Amino acid sequence: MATKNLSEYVLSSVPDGNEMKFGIVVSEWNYDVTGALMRGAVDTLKKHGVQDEDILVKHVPGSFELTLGGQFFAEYTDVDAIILLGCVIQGETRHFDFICQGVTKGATDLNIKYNLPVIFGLLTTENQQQALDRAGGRLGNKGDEAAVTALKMVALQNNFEDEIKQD
Ligand code: DLZ
Repeated sequence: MATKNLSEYVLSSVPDGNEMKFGIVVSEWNYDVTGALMRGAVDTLKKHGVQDEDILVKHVPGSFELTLGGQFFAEYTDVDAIILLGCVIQGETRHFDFICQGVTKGATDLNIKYNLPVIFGLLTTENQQQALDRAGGRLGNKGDEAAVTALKMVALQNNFEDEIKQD
């Protein structure tokens, strides 16, 4: 099965982010990977019109802490969307499963609790090479994909709000 390149998207379908504000939470575990995800996300947001001062980046120790980092953004800032970036690499124990489940549930809950796009930019791979392939390597960059998803979700929310205002 062919794997999709994470950095490929239809340019014309990406909304302009000029008026939008984003929070990015980056896990420090596997930082060679997550730092690359962050650079991809920031570059993609800027490429689509988001101003430097409207991109707020905070770091957390590991992927398990991404949920609370996201909650801090939702509680203490006025961002339009939050991007969670992390990388969990399969080890010998079941730690991998617990972290992945925790972040997946945590991110889902934040979306619902705050009625705010919280984007799941977590790489969950068997080894480091698979992660690097998806962090600016041969399969693109999950950070780019997360940024495009964030732009689209903010535009969708704005669209709903505009329609409601017209009623
Ligand atoms: C403990 C741990 C392990 C074993 N592996 C990873 C990983 O691959 N990726 C990651 O982001 N974090 C890992 N962590 C750290 C946990 O996410 C968390 O920071 C600690 O369990 C403390 O809560």
